[in-house]
Amino acid sequence: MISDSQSAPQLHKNEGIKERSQYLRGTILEGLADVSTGSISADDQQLTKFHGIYQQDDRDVRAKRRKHKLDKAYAFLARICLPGGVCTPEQWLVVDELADFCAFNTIKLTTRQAFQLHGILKGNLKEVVKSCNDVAMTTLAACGDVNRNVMCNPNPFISEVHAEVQRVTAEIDAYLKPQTPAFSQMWLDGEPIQLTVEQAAERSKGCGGDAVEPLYGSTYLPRKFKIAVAVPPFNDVDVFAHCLGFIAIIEEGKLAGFNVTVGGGMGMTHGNEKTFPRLADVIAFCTPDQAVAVAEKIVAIQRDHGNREDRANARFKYTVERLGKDRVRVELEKRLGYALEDPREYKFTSTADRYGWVEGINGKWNLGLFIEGGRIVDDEAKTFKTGMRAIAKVHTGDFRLTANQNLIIADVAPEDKGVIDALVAEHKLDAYKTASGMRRSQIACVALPTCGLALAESERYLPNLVSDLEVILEEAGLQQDEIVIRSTGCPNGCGRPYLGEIGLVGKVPGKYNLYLGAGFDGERLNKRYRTSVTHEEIIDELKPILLSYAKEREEGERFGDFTIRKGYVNATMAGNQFHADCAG
Ligand code: SRM
Ligand code: SF4
Repeated sequence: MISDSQSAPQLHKNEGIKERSQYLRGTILEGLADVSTGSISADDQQLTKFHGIYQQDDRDVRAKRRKHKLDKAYAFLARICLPGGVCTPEQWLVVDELADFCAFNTIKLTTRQAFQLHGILKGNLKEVVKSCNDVAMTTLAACGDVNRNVMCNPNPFISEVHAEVQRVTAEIDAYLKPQTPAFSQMWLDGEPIQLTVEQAAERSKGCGGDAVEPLYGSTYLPRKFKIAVAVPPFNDVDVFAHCLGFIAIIEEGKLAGFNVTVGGGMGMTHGNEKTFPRLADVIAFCTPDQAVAVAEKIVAIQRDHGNREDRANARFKYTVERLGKDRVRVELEKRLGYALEDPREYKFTSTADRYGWVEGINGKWNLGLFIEGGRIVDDEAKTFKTGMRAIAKVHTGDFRLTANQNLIIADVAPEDKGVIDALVAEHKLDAYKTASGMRRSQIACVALPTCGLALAESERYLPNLVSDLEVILEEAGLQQDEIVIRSTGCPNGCGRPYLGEIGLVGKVPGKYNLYLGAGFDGERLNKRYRTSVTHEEIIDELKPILLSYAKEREEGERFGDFTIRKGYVNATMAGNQFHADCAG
């Protein structure tokens, strides 16, 4: 095992909460049974995350309630895993129905190919978890200090490789699930989802966990862990933003294996330069058969070497930064018991989704829809929720959630395309045909009113900003240009804003840090260009740059590359350069 320089640790309090929790039980059941309050205890709030559940409150009414000396309007968020974003119509219909019992009546498609339901009352949580389980979905490990929903390129039908990659993704996801019996005992009336005794004993051999949690042990990981699998030329999962990544290497039309990437992550804290977004390093190549073992050993390295004292410095990216990528590879090979090959050639072109109809290799069709902010909702302008329900009732293929918060209606027989097209048009789900290139290339995190960490608006702000920028885009003749714009309500980076050619990160209500210069292929971070700017200032800053981009760009030059060539910002090629040379 590698030795590193951690001395006499003062463990973070969450380590004690996990250790005492009896494998994530805590006093959650008692808390749920307490009808005198809509909330649960602070310690249990840390534990329910592992079960995919966050306590929140409606921040739109917080001040008013405080004035009237009322408790916060507590409700819960449930995140539902979909490995690789795959969802059957049956599963969609269950989520649709559950959303009707939530305060916000919406389904949120997340940046990690999962569903979120907001505004669930405490008394309804069990029904939500159980209903998901009934149709083979789970909230387990959607959040918490464990491996999360494993992502992959969402277009499995465009080649045989894509289907195989989806299979590997599902295998990694299943293998890394926590095994605690507490989940099934608490939410599913004891229906077993854990390993058999023999499987647990086999898995815990030499793995460093224990008989209940063969991989994780009783204190799980120091922090959340994220994995994505990408299929070049599409980097639509932002593989370099992940703790661990697999880049499919396709040779002679077949999946030869994967380049392994380690140490990516987005989150940081304003004003704390010890925290920074970091793009992953490519360290080795593994065969498809080795991928699960590689994932297991990398997770175990983070379990053993991650920082358990300071949660702001506990993500695997900081472990990789501290140990160095070469030592991580040495340790990985030692734990695997065999050497890996060196990385192979690959080329990414874009982090964007593909919209409209795409024919699959099986003669069926896949329709990529643009879902602004990933929000499936009925309102005055559209009936997305009703429309998707109607589609799920007639659709015989499945759905694929994308990492850009969009949706693919997948595996449609040629003779069914007309019916799907008609429903899509009827419910205004056809914005992919008319939206500007920038609008189609946006990501906005949830932020207000549900996110307890939001410093500014994001999902409710970005569409308005894009509308104002569209006036400039039209003047410049850039309506169809895909310019990647991403916003978040705080620096945690849930919308991967540091990979936006234009990035906005909330500072205080109504003010954002403005970032420029990320690579369109997801291989270069952006850099801060202006600090704490208002809506009007953002427009004033971006207008001359967009106009000169239209006039002075080179053939095929992307907006992010242009802002660097013209000296608006310096290129950020490593996480520890992120804070350096800020303009403005
Ligand atoms: Fe996130 C915390 C929403 C993807 C980095 N994230 C949160 C919480 C749970 C707030 C909280 O802790 O109380 C947010 C819930 C808001 C709400 O009301 O829904 C939240 N994160 C989201 C989602 C829903 C954003 C979206 O609009 O789609 C995404 C759910 C993904 C999923 O299905 O699992 C989401 N979060 C991400 C990503 C993007 C990714 O993984 O590709 C990141 C950056 C990548 C990374 O992890 O480095 C991300 N979320 C964070 C962080 C910062 C972690 C860090 O390293 O510092 C936090 C805060 C924390 O963990 O302390 C956070
Ligand atoms: Fe909340 Fe910040 Fe994540 Fe946005 S980036 S959802 S504001 S934690």
